[in-house]
Amino acid sequence: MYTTELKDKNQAPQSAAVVEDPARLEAFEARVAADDFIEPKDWMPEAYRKTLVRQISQHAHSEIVGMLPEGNWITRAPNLRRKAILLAKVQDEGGHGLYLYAAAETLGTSREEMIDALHSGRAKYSTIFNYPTLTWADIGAIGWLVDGAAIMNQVPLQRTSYGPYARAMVRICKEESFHQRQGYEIMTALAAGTDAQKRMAQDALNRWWWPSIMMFGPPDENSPNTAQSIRWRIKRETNDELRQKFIDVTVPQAEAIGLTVPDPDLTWNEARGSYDYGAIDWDEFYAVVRGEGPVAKERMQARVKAWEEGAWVREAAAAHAAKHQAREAAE
Ligand code: FAQ
Repeated sequence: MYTTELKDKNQAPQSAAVVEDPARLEAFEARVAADDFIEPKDWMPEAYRKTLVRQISQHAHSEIVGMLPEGNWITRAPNLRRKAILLAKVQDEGGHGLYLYAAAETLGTSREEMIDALHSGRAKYSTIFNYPTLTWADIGAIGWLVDGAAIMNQVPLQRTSYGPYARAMVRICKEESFHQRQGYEIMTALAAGTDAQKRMAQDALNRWWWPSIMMFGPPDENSPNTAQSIRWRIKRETNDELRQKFIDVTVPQAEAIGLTVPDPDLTWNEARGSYDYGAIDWDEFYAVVRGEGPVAKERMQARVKAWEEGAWVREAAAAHAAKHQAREAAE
């Protein structure tokens, strides 16, 4: 008998392993291998469902928490055009969170459970959003590097094996590519500006570079989920493959605007056709994953406050929907 271990810590405790029906499992794996999409009502192994809920809900939380570092700068954007663009970008991120929560709900987990897991600190979200946005150049660096890293990770997810997740990613990727361009455009303008503006752009690159390349997750040899997720075509490329692609496209972008990537070991490797890069501080990454990031507490306080202060909106929307339903039933 084939068994799949359940190791998700954000869900209610389960028995250590679920015994799956071998014939159903074989049929499922054949569909995945044939690049069929798995849909909500299709049979799926319990561990596949749990892995998807874990990944999609973390992804949704990242979008929602990711609104905070930039939201800080909406009132301080340097002109009306920049303000309107930033406002639209932050709204897009709210929308991405909603598509992703909806995709996770199709797997049988309620929005309330997921939000509760986030607010009580049981659910993860991307490490990158636990760093502070100190200057306007940080908004450029987030768009360029953080959205750039997000797209690199998300383009292959358009072909992830779970249909609702794949379809959500198609729309998200279109919007993310605008986000990346707006960030790079801010950095280009600053890098071509006064000496002080150029210094501000370089300082933002210095602070955001390493956290951005950590976003892709631990190295493959220390990534407990990658092998199974690749087999089930949930992930289409590994953490290290995506990190390398990101570095290879981003270094020439920095050079094109006269900025220097803060990695003295960065060298072009002709034989590999890729950049070799310096050692990543994985102790810092794991500390941030554990909730010890520089502004982790502030981020969660801001989320919980927004949730509590928005209670009346949710209540009003639910009352409106109930009234609407009652009227329709009466008719
Ligand atoms: N932060 O075995 P793996 C965005 C955890 S969206 C925190 O390699 P997996 C848009 C991981 O969960 C950014 N935790 O795990 C935006 C696991 O712990 P668990 C978010 C991390 O799932 C831009 C453990 O480490 N994108 O930025 C991180 O196979 C600008 C072992 O790791 C997504 O979520 C991390 N960086 O691979 C918004 C994309 N990395 O769960 C606003 C979808 C790893 O077993 C402004 N997710 N961990 O307790 C994925 O592709 C994958 O989940 C990975 C991790 C690649 C993130």
